[in-house]
Amino acid sequence: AGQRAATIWLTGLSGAGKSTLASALEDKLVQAGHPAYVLDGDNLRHHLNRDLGFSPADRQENIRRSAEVARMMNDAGLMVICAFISPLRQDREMARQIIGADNFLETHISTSADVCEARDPKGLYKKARAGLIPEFTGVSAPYEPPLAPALSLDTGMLSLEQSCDRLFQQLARRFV
Ligand code: GGZ
Repeated sequence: AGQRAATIWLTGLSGAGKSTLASALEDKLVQAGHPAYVLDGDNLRHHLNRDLGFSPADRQENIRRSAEVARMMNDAGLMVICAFISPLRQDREMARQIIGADNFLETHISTSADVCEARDPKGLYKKARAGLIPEFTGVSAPYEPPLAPALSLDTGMLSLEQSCDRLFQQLARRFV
């Protein structure tokens, strides 16, 4: 089969739904016979990237290391789903270069800032508004939306199943 491993790069605000979608897509890929693995910012920051904070330099290093891991996993034949806020265009461009443009599918989880803040699943927006979390993306640190993503999904408008199906369809052409 003409299958080539790729990295699906999910970018968007905290609370946009990246991790939930990443996990659902991983299940769907594995069930369809395509070994897949999720790299999640929040998770990696407890392990591989535990020395990193949220300054621009640390975010860049977070993205660089994670993209290098994704590339190795792609080389080993795994589909990789990356879920990082990755707020800066230049850092996502770096990830694209590390992984290889042909294998990099940038997906904007475009859920609005208002919806993300209303969800506030971990109470982080509330803390950030109170000044307890410096450099919080969308509150006191920038988010630069992708200008030409392969796909854009608003989880405030789409169900998890719809979002997951659209992502899967985007990938399906690689599996023929
Ligand atoms: C943004 C922060 C911050 C600050 C802690 N800014 O939604 P979460 O909680 O569970 O996941 C977010 C995670 C962001 O890590 P990433 O590795 O994806 O970020 S980046 O790509 O920008 O390097 C959030 C939590 O960490 N968190 N402090 N100041 N998000």
